[in-house]
Amino acid sequence: MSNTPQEVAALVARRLAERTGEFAIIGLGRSGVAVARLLRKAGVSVYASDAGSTPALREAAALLEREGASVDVGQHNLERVAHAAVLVVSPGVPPSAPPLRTALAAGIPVVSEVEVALRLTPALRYIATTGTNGKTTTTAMVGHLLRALGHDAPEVGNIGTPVSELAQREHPPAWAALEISSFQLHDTPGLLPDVGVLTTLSPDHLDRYDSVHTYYADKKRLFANATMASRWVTTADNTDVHQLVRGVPGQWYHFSTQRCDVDAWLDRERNELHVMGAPLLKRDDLALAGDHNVANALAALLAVMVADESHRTPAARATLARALREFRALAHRLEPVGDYAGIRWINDSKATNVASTQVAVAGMTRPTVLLLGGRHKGEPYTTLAPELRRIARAVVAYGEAGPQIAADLAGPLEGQVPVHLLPAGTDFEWVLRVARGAAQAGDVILLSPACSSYDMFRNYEERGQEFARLAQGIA
Ligand code: UMA
Repeated sequence: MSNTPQEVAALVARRLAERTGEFAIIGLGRSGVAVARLLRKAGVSVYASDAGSTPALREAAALLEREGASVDVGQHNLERVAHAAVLVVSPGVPPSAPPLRTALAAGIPVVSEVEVALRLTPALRYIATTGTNGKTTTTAMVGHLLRALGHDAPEVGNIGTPVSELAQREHPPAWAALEISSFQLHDTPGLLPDVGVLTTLSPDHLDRYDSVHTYYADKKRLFANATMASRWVTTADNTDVHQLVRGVPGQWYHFSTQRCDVDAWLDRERNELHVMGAPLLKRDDLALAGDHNVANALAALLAVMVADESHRTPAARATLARALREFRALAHRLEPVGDYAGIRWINDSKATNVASTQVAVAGMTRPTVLLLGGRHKGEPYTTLAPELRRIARAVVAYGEAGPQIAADLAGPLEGQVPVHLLPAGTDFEWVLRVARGAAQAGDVILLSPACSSYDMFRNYEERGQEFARLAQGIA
């Protein structure tokens, strides 16, 4: 459709209000099921379908049928899709999928479940966070800080709980911390956050986007409805972010771990986090490793403080500092999962792109055996070489991406860091055994794979859990 985001949002809002016509939901993962149930509760006709046909999908289909939806698993009925009032697409469905092409050809508005849920909870105040890396931790911190201030404020969106689940509550909360991915931003034309946060930008998802520009263009949709009254929080440390937001109207708040002429920064001399004109917290009181986590904390603090005047009184500042001291690392993000025979095993399975792995390796202070591999997403691995030369004991390249990783790194690391390339089909336990064989007492074995998990696992969580389980067994 060539309509503006505002026109698409208005059209979908009208069709939701009128409850005429059928909403076609594509994909019955967590978000598809949640939005189907939400729409049924709102009295809207639903046709939901998924190309897959696993037992879990069939179970979801049975549930939705009981709630009055019409459901297909194993196929999309394109004839029916072509006559839908609105198409609601799951974030994991690529734009090339036949139902999306059908909708495009028929001029049917396409939106995400986030768009539908936000329209059905108009009173919700939310802080929306996106960015290549740091968005999940920042979102979790925003939720944690809002709750410390006394709000019922769940974390929703890409972080795990679909907004549509929250919207089904009998009493929806006043606030939410929304993590929004580029896939979700692509189809959320009515997004209007109380505060929008952009953490970082670097190439990612090049298996889905044809270039980094189209990926960044989706990130830019965070600002689609910007006005002079909008409030935005962004890093001052990333030139791609600077370029992307140039000319976007609103009140701007910046954070940095490298400079001090911004609204939230790291005072390295005094070792404290400085926010909105005064020190707020000692660096060492934040129980998270790495400057990137200081940046996440600065972003979350700024976002919460600018969201409402009552969030920046002296009493509120003290509450925020106390809450941040209690915040702990999320699972699968540089999460230590065991110390066995002097070797520390660290699970960073959430690092599904090269930039994220780069940050993880840069934070290592002990010789490190790095597990790199999974499904290739299109980025070169060569940028990891300088940090690996500094700290790596060895690299274990595995999974579908193994040959590409070995090809990219063998030259730059030659004679300094061995690269063990494991043959396709090697099981994960053997991958860990090879890593264990390469490590010495005092080392770290780091799973920070720079790839998606889908060649061997259902998702990054399963990969991280397997890593933790096998590490214990091997040790
Ligand atoms: N499918 C079709 N037809 C197609 C293609 C796919 O029916 O042509 C089906 C698949 O069979 C599958 C479904 O569509 O059943 C896809 O669902 P989904 O992958 O969108 O899964 P959900 O369970 O709805 O999860 C989504 C997000 N998934 C993705 O963005 C890929 C979750 O983010 C998010 O937590 C959840 O909604 C709730 O909002 C995960 C993620 O990996 C964590 N995000 C990426 C990231 O963080 O890098 C963006």
